[in-house]
Amino acid sequence: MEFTKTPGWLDWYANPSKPHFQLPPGAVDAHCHVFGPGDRFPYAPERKYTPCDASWQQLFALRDHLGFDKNVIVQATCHGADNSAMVDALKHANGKARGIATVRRSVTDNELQAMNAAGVRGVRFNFVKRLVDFTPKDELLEIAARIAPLGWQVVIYFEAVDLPELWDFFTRLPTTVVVDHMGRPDVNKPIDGSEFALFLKFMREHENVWSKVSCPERLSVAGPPALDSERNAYRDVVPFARKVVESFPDRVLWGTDWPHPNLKDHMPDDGLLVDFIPHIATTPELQRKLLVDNPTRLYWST
Ligand code: 0GY
Repeated sequence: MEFTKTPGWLDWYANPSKPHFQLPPGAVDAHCHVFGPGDRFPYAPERKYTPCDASWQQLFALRDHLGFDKNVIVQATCHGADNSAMVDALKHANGKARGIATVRRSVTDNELQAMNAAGVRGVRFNFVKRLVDFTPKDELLEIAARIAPLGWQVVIYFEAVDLPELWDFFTRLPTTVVVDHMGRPDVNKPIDGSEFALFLKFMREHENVWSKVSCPERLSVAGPPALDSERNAYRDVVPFARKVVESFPDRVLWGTDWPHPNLKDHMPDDGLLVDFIPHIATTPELQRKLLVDNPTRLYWST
């Protein structure tokens, strides 16, 4: 089937630079996607955007170019609850990729078992209104109860302003809970303001909650990076991410978010994104936890 990408959609960065920061051996890109290719894995009828194709071959080439060892491939909303492109990527990864799926309550136990065997280790619940239609909470709780015995996690994606309303639901989840992109803080607001304080409280009071300190290019309001000699881009996001890394060093993960869905103004150079890491994890120990120890414990212990 022929798909035409959403107008304004930028292609991912074709020739990313080599990062100056050398990733530690065993580093995991814990948030990335595959899209299609649409002629083999059609995009979902209910999708809110049509991306450009981004195959597992291209993802694994980027992994090697940047110096990562492994990937966690997260089901993106453009594929709905058809996980076949993501699972196909896992099957070609020689054990070097794990997956996060999207499922409906109609998923069978056999389907869950097959995904588990392929390397899926969690489901994603998405609350970002521009990306998905509302799913009833009782359906999500039913899914969480079914995947918990597999040892899977729930990945949640939401905007900071919605955390108060979602708090009760999130704190009822019976699994490890991984928050995408620090719950999307508004970095125009003060780091010691009530909104980010609530997110820190969420992590502090719930030891099953982890956070990806990813997507500075998405969270930055300063716009495209003003490059300087240190390749220190997206500076307005640094204090937020550093605060999370330093407060919860054993419950943070990092990912590129390649191929960067829904970016229309600016497409990041993935090499530059890697050079963001030492600004938020400032010691070798914090870097090892963020990039190696934490994701390996969470995704490769079974
Ligand atoms: C991300 C962010 C976005 C998109 C999705 O599944 C998705 O479509 O997650 C976004 O538009 O903010 O993490 O990939």
